[in-house]
Parts: sequence; C-alpha cells; structure tokens
Amino acid sequence: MKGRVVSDHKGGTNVLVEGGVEHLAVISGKLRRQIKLGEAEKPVVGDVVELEPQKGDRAIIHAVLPRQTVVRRKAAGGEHETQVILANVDAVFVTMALNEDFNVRRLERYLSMVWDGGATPIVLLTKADLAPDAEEKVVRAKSVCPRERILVTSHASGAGLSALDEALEAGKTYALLGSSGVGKSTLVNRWLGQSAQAVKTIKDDGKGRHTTTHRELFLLPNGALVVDTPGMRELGLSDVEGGVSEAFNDVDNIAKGCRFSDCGHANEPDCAVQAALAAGALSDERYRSYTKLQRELQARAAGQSHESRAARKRRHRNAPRP
Ligand SMILES: Nc1nc2c(ncn2[C@@H]2O[C@H](COP(=O)(O)OP(=O)(O)OP(=O)(O)O)[C@@H](O)[C@H]2O)c(=O)[nH]1
Ligand SMILES: [Mg+2]
Repeated sequence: MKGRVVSDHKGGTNVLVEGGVEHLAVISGKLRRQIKLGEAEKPVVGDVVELEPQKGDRAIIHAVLPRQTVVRRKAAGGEHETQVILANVDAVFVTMALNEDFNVRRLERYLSMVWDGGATPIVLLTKADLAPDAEEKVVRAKSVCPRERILVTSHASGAGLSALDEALEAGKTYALLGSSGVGKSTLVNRWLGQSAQAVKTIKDDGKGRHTTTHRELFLLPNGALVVDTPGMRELGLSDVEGGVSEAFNDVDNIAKGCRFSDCGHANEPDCAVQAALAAGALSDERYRSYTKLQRELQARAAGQSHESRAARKRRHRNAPRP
C-alpha cells in the first residue's frame, strides 16, 4: 500500500493513505540499515512511501519512492552538508512579511533554494497592513523576481486573500516557508476552516516566535495539500547551483551575451554583464548578490571536494585488509 508522509516526530512517522486514514508508522529494520549506509533516503514530509499496515493504526514503512521535487537546506551543524526537509512539493510559498522581516537578499536565497529542488516558488508578501511602505517594498521584490509570481496579503484587512486561495489547485502540494511570525500557520488555519483544531498546537500569542515546531502536511477542503513549517532561523546556502541560475534568470540571460562562456563578469573583455551595469539595465545591488552567491557556491564546491577527500581517506582506513 502506498501512503504520503504527513508528519515526522519522535513517536514515529504519520502516513496518510487513500481514503484519508492515517497510520502511525515505523521504518523497517532493512530500510533503516539502507538509510544508515546511504543507500536509501530517510522519509520526510511529502514523501510517498510503501507501507505495510499492522494492527490498529500501526504500519511499517518499507521504501521511499523516487522524489519528484525536494526542498533542501543546510544541515544543522554541517557547513557544507545539506538536508532534504520536504519532498514532492509542487509549489512553495516563499513567505515574507512586509514589516521589518522584509529583505530582498534573503528573498533571493529562498528563491534559489526552491528552484534548486525543482519546485516552483511563489512569493507571498504578508502583513501588508503593518507596512506603510508596502508598495515600495513590493516594487523591490519585483526587481528580484524576473519570473516568479508575487502575491500580497493582509490577514488583518483580508486584502489579497481570495487571490491567494485561488492559487491553490486541488491535488497539488504546497509548502509555506519563511521566518517565524510571518503568518504561515494563520493562513493554514484559514484554509482548514472548520478543521482548524488540527493545528491547535499553534498559539496565537501575537509574537509569533517559533510557534510551529514541526513540519506537517494538511489536506485542505478544496483538495489541495499544504505543508506548514516552523519558521527558519537562518537560511544557509544549500545545494543551489541550479537554483541560482533560475533565480537569477535575468542576469544569466544577459551573461549569454558575454564573449567568453566562462566569463567572470569582472575584467573580461566584451562582458555583457558589465555592459548592462554601465547602461543601467542591471542594478548594482542585483549584480552584487549574484556574484556573492556564485562565490559562496564556489567556496562550497571547494569545501565539498575537500570533504570527499577526507571521506575517501576514512574509507581507505576502514577497508578490510587482504
Ligand atoms: N497585522 C497582521 N498580523 C498578522 C497577519 N498574518 C498573521 N498575523 C499575526 O502574526 C502572528 C504570527 O502568526 P503565525 O501564523 O503564528 O506565524 P508563523 O509564520 O506560523 O510563525 P512560526 O510558526 O513561528 O513559524 C499572529 O499573531 C498572527 O495573528 C497579517 O496579515 N497582519
Ligand atoms: Mg507557524
């Protein structure tokens, strides 16, 4: 039987199967060993798993099916390691409040991160009622979103909420990502309507500091699925190489005009990026964050090859002797 992972916690993994029945599942011994050896993935929220029902609502997970998309972030403690936090999400609402939370550089990072895993980012700017300069911020957000859709909402006034609701398609899976307190769970509660008690762990204390503590997938009355996530404290640059060029599609397109395909966009002759900067077709700010992310990626790649050398050494050391 196949099921979808809806939450993962100390007590086990909750898996939803056809007909809306939820099982409390544990990972089989064999799969556990494969995960340890790096031969299989550990199930995360959104994963489709092969499930064997047991007595009552119990079940055993035997396999994690291939993922269509992932959301990856920097692993806690590991400078260059990444961790898959969500699987099979079609679109991610990159949620940012228009108050002091608003930061276009962070927005760019989120977009790179989402594109990298294969999901489509949708920019969701919340708390418009709290920002007298909301319009100006939306213009700044647009300047870093050459291809992403932007939605602006206020839960307090109701503005933009129906457009947001219409963005949710039945059968598709969405996730809300963003800092703590931007209003992610407030939206999930709104979408759940009468079933709001399903998110009763959420305290509406007005401060919104890390209220949600685990990732959880909810089936909405309109047939869409949405994952509520805890606010992210920091946004590490994970494996976003592909994502950076997607998120910086505008700069990438300009760079196609450079004479050299490996142009560093600094002092090279006939650099289209430098020409665009000089002509004002590309902003200095945007150029700087593009090169900063590229530099970080290069540093990370260098760190990884270093790491794999260390891993190789370990393997040699542990290899059985003839
Ligand atoms: N003024 C205003 N307040 C809002 C809006 N949306 C949410 N809030 C409030 O912001 C606070 C935090 O909302 P939450 O939904 O808990 O935020 P969250 O993103 O889930 O936070 P974490 O679970 O900590 O990641 C709550 O008090 C909400 O009532 C809005 O559009 N305008
Ligand atoms: Mg929350």
